[in-house]
Amino acid sequence: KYRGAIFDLDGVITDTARYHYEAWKRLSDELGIYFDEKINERLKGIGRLQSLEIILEKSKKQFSMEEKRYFADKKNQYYREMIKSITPKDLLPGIPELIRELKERGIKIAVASASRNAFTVLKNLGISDKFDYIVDASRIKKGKPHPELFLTAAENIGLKPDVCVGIEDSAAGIEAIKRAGMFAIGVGDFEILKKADMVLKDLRDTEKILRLFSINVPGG
Ligand code: G16
Ligand code: MG
Repeated sequence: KYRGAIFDLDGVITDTARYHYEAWKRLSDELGIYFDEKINERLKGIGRLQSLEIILEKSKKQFSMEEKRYFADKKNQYYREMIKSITPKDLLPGIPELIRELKERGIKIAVASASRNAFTVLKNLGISDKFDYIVDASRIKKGKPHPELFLTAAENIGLKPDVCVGIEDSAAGIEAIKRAGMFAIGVGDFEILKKADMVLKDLRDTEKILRLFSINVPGG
């Protein structure tokens, strides 16, 4: 039934969600602003400046646009330093198999990440040439939970949204997939991702996903 798979990057293909958290944590510590994993959950899938706005909610101070840009740049420098060390070993379990199986069966695959660093991360992971399309986040007007990222991916792999499956680790991303009219797979915590059509702890169980594309797996 489904003919396309659109992947989120951070937290789905690789664990850069952890680096985003660490980079924001370093910045907020420097600014003396409280920040924890719970607040971080709201940042997942959300663009850089918008993420900063959420962090600044905990501060009584008002910051100018110039200061905000400076803070966001600083976080991005920390983040870019961290992603330099990414290698193909950092692909999350199940991802290499999933990509291979989907491609072998002629399923179109794309990446719909809100990250402007997506190309660098995919390159370091050694998989940038595997995808039929990678959305350029810098050309997207509305971030997740708006469906634009996913709709752009579908359009560029030549498929209607209703034959596409979106894979996400964030609540904002699941909402974006549903609003795009696609089948949503959540990877991670059930409570956070309950609006998804299917929630998996991780992507190790590739059979469950391949079945959606009517791909028969021996013993599956
Ligand atoms: C990711 C992360 C977000 C991050 C955003 C922007 O999106 O989940 O936490 O804030 O990209 O990243 P950057 O600062 O690198 O442009 P996704 O959609 O891949 O999960
Ligand atoms: Mg994500």
